[in-house]
Amino acid sequence: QWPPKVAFGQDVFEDKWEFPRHCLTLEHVLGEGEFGQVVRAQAHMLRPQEESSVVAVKMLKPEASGAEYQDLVSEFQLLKEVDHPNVIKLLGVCTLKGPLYVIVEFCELGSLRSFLRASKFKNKGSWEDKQRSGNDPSMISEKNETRILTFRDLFSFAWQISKGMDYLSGLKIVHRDLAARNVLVTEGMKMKISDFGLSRDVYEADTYLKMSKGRIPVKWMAPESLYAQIYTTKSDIWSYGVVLWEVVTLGASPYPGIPPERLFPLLSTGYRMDRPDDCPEELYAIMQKCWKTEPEHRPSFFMLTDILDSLLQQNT
Ligand code: ACK
Repeated sequence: QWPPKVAFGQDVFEDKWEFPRHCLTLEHVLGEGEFGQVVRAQAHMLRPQEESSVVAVKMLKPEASGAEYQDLVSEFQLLKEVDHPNVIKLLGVCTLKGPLYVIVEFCELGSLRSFLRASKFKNKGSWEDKQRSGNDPSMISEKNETRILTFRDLFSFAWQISKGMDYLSGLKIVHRDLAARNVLVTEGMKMKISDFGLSRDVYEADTYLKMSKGRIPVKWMAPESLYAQIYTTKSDIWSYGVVLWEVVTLGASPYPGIPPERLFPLLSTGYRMDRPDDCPEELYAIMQKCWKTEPEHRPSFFMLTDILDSLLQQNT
């Protein structure tokens, strides 16, 4: 059973997580940003019954600074503490005699965003390709055939993410970068909340506004995070509302056509995204609750899970 009882090394890192570097065969890059990358790899003898297991390895690029190294270390420290079916699972770490590698479970279906963009939607017998403006063919995943999603699937994604976030918020963990690009999908359409630090810099230019302290995911941020850098579970709730919008639009980019720097003044006037076409009223009502200006007026993940539970029951 991994992690093994035997200690592999001495470091600031706990020995039980240290995985022998020579047992890891790196394959290809799954995604990369300015300072970090995620690489698919084979881990040998990770589990007793398996000669080799597919894993994802997070690592830094040579240009990364101490701050990025610290981000990856903090992500590892957090992942060590968590254990939930809707949160990415840590498998090990390589810290000795080489660069820092954080090994996590491999999610066959990639990020929720690319998964949604490669899917089609079926509602009451009518087929619909919901991919909208800004559809980039390179985003279509080549690794899986097009899936047909129903409202029930979309509610299930929302429910699973809320469950994972309820668990994290119970541990007083604030994610700060909850977005469909940071939720991973495994076979069986299981959602795994990921990216507690590193891949903040991985994505499209218009997603992150370049700021002195790195790139900021403006379109997912609550007003209080935008103007006062206040991050709490309630600001994660705001981001969760944007994730719901991404889910129901099958991975569209939020606030289409609005430059990130225009967002704060716009939100201050009370502007919010409209209900997307075909979005059920109940789901839009949840988004609106998540986007209340006053953080304390927003619901908790516990409440959201409960509401989504009822929506799922109604859609069986
Ligand atoms: O949508 P994707 O193919 O899936 O592109 C992104 C990219 O790396 C940047 O994050 C993929 N990725 C990240 N972590 C994992 C993982 N644990 N398993 C599979 N793919 C991953 C993600």
